[in-house]
Amino acid sequence: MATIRSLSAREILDSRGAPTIEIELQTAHGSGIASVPSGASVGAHEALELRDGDLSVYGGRGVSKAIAGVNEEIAEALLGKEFDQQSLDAFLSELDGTPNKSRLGANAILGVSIAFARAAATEGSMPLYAYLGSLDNRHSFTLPQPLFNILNGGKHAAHGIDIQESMLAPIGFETMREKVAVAMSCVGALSSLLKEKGYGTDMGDEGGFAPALTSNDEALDLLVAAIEQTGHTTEQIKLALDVAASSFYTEGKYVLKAGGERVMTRDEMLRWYSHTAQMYPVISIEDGFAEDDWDGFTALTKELSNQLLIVGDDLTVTNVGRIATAIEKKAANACIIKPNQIGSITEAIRAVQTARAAGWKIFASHRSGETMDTFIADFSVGLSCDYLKAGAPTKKERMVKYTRLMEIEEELHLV
Ligand code: 2PG
Ligand code: MG
Repeated sequence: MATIRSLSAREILDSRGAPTIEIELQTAHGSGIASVPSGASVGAHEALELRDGDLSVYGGRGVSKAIAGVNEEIAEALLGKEFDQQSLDAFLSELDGTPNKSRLGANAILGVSIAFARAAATEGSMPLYAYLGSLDNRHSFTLPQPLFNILNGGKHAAHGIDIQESMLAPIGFETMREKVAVAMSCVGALSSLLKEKGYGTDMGDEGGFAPALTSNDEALDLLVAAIEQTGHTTEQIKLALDVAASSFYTEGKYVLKAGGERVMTRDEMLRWYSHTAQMYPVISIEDGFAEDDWDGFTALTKELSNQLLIVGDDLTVTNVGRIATAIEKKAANACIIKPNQIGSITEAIRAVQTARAAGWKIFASHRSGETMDTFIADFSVGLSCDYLKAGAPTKKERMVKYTRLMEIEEELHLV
């Protein structure tokens, strides 16, 4: 339990130059600071991120209402009171009073939840990951397998391919340091290959290249070629995909753009994934279908879950209810966990527990609009998540997450 002494919020800018919230919180014997990330491919069922909507300021993306909510109503309700993580998160949810945190904003509430966690960890003289682990009764930790998104598309790139994220999973290496180094050498190799083929090397939101390739398969061919060019094999470095199919789903059809418009049905998408699983060293397909295309997910899980991970993101949105439905419908065997999809640490942990109880694999994830906050790295270790998506190791706001993992790895004497 910790007594809250002060709480304040201010505006900072995220990696896309959009406003977001930074929170500072002090307890009797600790203090914490936190900032909140923001998605571009946002699921329709996520908790609400409160934005001002005044188009003359940052195109409507200002956060002054969310900030005022923290500085006035939330601060007033919390100051002088004693909480633990669960009671704080429940209190904030109740204070908001809506099912999707739309009154005070999931961005405001999550910021307070994380800043409190940091303060509580300092009160208990524990590292943040150990504090988060204790909320799940977990006292030994493993590091996640990092997934490096070195080729960006979809909503994260202006002229990129349809697949939003083509990630490297360097599974054949022991330490985080080696994995980051290997990913960086693949970035170098991919850069040369793109230049050779006359493609641009501009970057997308998560620090991967974002070339206008002629097809989605060309992206996977290039990644395999880049891996081989570094002298490594596709036994050592696998691929993980986030198709983010909600972003190109309209009126019951999937409208792909790479190399010319092509309209695909659910069955054609399914055939494309079977072909992909056969031809490429892919270990996971995230959001292969749109967020409410349950039949698509169930068919994909039936067909490919013996070979790879079928990951829900927009489908499951870190929401216990949607995860439970997906378990019942056998619509996935893994899910993304993004604390800001649900708006509190306690609920994000419940989502992990629900998915895990069904034998699912857990992918902790950053957002495409990030800050220098490294919370998600600690969360991924504290909950011993199987994977962590934190972008390409080329941009500062992504690199700090991997650096934090290296730090924790040393602290845990894993190296
Ligand atoms: C995703 C994420 C993070 P965004 O779809 O998994 O990579 O993207 O934050 O834009 O939703
Ligand atoms: Mg996703």
